[in-house]
Amino acid sequence: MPGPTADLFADDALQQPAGREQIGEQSYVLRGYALPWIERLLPALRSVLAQSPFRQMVTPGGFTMSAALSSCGALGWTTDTTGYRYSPLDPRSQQPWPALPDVLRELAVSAAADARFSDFDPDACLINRYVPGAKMSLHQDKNERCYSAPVVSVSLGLAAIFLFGGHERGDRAQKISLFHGDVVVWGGVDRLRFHGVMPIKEGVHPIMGPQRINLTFRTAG
Ligand code: MD3
Ligand code: FE
Repeated sequence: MPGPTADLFADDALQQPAGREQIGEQSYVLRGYALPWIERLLPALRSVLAQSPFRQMVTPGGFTMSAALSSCGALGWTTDTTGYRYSPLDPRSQQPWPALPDVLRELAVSAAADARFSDFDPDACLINRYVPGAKMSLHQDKNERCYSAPVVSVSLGLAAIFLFGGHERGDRAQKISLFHGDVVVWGGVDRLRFHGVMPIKEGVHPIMGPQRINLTFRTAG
């Protein structure tokens, strides 16, 4: 059955595999894609967070971000009053970020391939933690060196309404609900589109508790 995007993406809207929703020319939601990996994923995530705990960062504009952040992989994303950047060291420990666990790499590479991005080789995994009320304002991800690689996101815990805008800040944004286990892949012509997350609603997720955790895999260096 053609989905609502059938006329926008006529080349393949009629042939989406089960659970794959096309949300842009080169962007896909893979519903529940991470669920079969969760049992291996959660212990790996716990071990990463034991080494590099969540912390709230301050933007160059002086605002404290409502989402708390950590990272794993060769590069981690940080911000402070001097600017945004990727760094090989966790500024909190002055040590390298925890390595990217195999299970996370396998999940990200496999999801990218499902969305027709072969040879994805992520070197950074940002970990965002949202408690109810936390949000992410509309922004572009422009600190990566390589825009030809996609971004892969894994949603865990409480649901979120993801805002998917256009190439100009003022462009109308689509609202897309993301649930525990959903994976989204963005790339190609959609890689620099504005995006954000609406404030997370109050709630308690049966596995993750009162929070949403989002993992984003990128090729940053
Ligand atoms: C769409 N995170 O960390 S998913 C971020 O749910 C970020 O935590 C959100 O935006 C979250 O930067 C949204 C990730 C995402 C990342 C890059 C994109 C969505 C994107 C690039 C282009 C379009
Ligand atoms: Fe982003």
